[in-house]
Amino acid sequence: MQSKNNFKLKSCLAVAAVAGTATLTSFSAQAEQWRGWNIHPPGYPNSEALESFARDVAEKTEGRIEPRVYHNAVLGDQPDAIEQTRSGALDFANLNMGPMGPIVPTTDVFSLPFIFNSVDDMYEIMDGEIGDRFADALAEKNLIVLSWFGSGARSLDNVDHPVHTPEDVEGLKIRVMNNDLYVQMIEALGGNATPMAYSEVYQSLKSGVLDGAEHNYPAYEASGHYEIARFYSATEHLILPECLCVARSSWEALGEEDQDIIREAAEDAAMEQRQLWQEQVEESRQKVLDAGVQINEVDDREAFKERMRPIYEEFVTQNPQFESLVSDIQAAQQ
Ligand code: BDP
Repeated sequence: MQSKNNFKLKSCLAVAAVAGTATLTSFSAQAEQWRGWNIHPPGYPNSEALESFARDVAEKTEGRIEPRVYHNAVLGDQPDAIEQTRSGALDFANLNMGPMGPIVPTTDVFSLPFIFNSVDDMYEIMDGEIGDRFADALAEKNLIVLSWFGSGARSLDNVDHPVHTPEDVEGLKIRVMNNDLYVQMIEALGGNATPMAYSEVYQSLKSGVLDGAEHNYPAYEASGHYEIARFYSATEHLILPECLCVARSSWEALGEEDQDIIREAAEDAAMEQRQLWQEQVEESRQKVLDAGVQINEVDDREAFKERMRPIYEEFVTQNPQFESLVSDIQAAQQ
């Protein structure tokens, strides 16, 4: 909070120095500029929804808050963005729950492979009482969850062969997001997990540092990773929620009326993102097929689940306080 206020004060002073005549009163009447982080390129479902959110907020607060979305992770990679939003250096961000684990330990529950049966189950759970528990946990780390986005199901992709069974992963260097559970997950399949920033994956696939990665269809296509990792195997091992989160300091600086406006805009943005997402999955799937990617279904997903089961057991043993969370999520999908 401190650093951001300093940043803003410094910019005001710089402008004042140039303008010469500006007074402090004229600055206090200025709009609050909000900086928002997004990892995806313009046009991606999340990017479109964030742009709608920004427009909606500017319009409905009559310009009191002017959000601006910075796409393509130009403000830093995801672990940085989480920290910057926590500290208030960024005002808002669309964050994935995968790399959130090291900061908000309960969110590791989402990174347990196959925890959700379907994307629809995930939405239903996140929109209900269980989702509220996670929102409370994020709030304790200064991240205010305004709504939940989706990111589909992630599957394995790699450079030179289809994956039909866990044995096909043996020895492959697979990029994972920043979370130790993903290292365990790939190791359980006999692969070598390489945690790496999203922005470095393309080059690493190209140079052979990586043999593969794991993606949902839209990210696989938008990142261009499909140009190199030509085999996509529908393991669907992870279904991760994402949040539209606001920095606590930015949130608390708002009046109640603006908070209501912004929360509603974020909820509308989530509905838009989910709708666009569904369309994009089909579009991206078709686009990579047209580009010659070989997609295979995985007939025996149970074999993957079975290999990954010890991760569950160890997780629950090490974090007994999360056991009820895991069982509540499972029970909600019966
Ligand atoms: C995308 C998520 C993004 C992640 C990225 C990744 O939307 O937040 O950073 O995957 O693999 O699906 O790093």
